[in-house]
Amino acid sequence: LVTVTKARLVRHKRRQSLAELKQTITSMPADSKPDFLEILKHPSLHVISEVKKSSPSKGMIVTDFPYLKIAKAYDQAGVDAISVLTEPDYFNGHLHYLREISQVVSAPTLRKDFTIDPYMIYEAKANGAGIILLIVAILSDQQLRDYRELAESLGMQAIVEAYTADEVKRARQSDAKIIGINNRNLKDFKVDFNNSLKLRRLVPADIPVVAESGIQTQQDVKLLADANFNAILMGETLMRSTQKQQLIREFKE
Ligand code: IGP
Repeated sequence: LVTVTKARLVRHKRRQSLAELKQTITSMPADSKPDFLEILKHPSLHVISEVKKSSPSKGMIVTDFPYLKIAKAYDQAGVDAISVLTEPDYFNGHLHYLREISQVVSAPTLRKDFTIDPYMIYEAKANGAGIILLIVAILSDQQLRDYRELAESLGMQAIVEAYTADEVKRARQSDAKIIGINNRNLKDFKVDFNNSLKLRRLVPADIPVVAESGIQTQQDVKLLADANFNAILMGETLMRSTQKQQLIREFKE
């Protein structure tokens, strides 16, 4: 995944220079959306819903993909953030989904991608994101710290994603302000719902934690709320549902 992302980055860089990107950001109006870290400080179970057409493990999740309509429905149901896949090769994502969605929703958006270069962080900002994803497994300790600080300096937040106890430890050592615990092993894409429940206690109560992937039922959500997760990140279940808003409202209760 990292190799492919690097190849893509080279193509992107040829299209727009870092200097041009920075220029775009400077001329953007101030972000009027709420700060995601502030949102998470309120004590309740927050919902991040994901706009995703395909995934490497499931292939095409939906054939019909009215991404703006989906994002607006999520937003109106009161989600706390909207995750948008921008990775093109494995998830059929695109930056323009992020840009367009960010313009029409009131919730902050998460650029869901494999961030491996500062360029991608500027790119996220220039396309309207309020949050980026930093995956511990593919970044060095120095990158985890530098990339999060860069995101924060641009007025964004970073979710630092861990899958193992050791990765949670590295996320904490990098002073992550928001930690994500993924239930999906990014090496073989297997989902173990208990992974997040198992690792939750490794994060102290003052750092918000997001449970990610493989969340399907109201029962799952209740288990995570009882385990003191601050947020859930839900993609496939919502994408496949014909009752998206109803589900979100139930999960937020
Ligand atoms: C959503 P799900 O199982 O609800 O569709 O999962 C989200 O957690 C998943 O898309 C994800 C992901 C990632 C995708 C988590 N970490 C890193 C790409 C890259």
